[in-house]
Amino acid sequence: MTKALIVIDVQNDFCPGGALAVPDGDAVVAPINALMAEHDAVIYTQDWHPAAHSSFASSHPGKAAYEMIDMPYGPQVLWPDHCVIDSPGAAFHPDLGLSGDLIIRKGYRRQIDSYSAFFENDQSTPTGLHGYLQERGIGALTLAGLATDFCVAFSALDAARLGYDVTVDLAACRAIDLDGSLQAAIDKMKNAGVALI
Ligand code: VGL
Ligand code: ZN
Repeated sequence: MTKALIVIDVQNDFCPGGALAVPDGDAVVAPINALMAEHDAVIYTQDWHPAAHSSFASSHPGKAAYEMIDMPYGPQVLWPDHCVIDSPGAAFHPDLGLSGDLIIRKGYRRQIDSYSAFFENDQSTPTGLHGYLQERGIGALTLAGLATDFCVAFSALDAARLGYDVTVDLAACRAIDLDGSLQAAIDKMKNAGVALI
């Protein structure tokens, strides 16, 4: 089966020193670079938010980062400002290999966040990635990157629901882990038939 590596959000703001630093986030770069040669296609996602995005705590007076709010599409964690369009924090980590096929940007609509590579957080607005993969005949996906319990897990769950053969390479992922979110994400991925290696 034709297989793709989906590299999730390996951007400066999710690495040490960044605005939403994932502990040890830059440790994913070397294993991800090594995975590229084993795949027929390499696709990157890039978190890409306008200033004053609705997922930023700074857009909600009186709210702090990591609090929850209710959005029209459901509960949403509020984040520090991160991955603002064209900012250095939104750039890929400088050591990430960029010889792959496609970059999918997500989260650029101000009113809706987007964790998954396939759908925005309303679970229905598509990014177009499914159509791209179908047209290329890609049936198997390996996911790696940041963060395990948010963008990687949401992407893996959508991919499983869409019928792909999905593997998450946990050695090439790192988590934010808010209030048990990592264990919850692992349980959901296992239940959905995602292979965790
Ligand atoms: C992510 C929080 C906000 C991620 C993106 O890449 O997991 N998390 N935006
Ligand atoms: Zn984001």
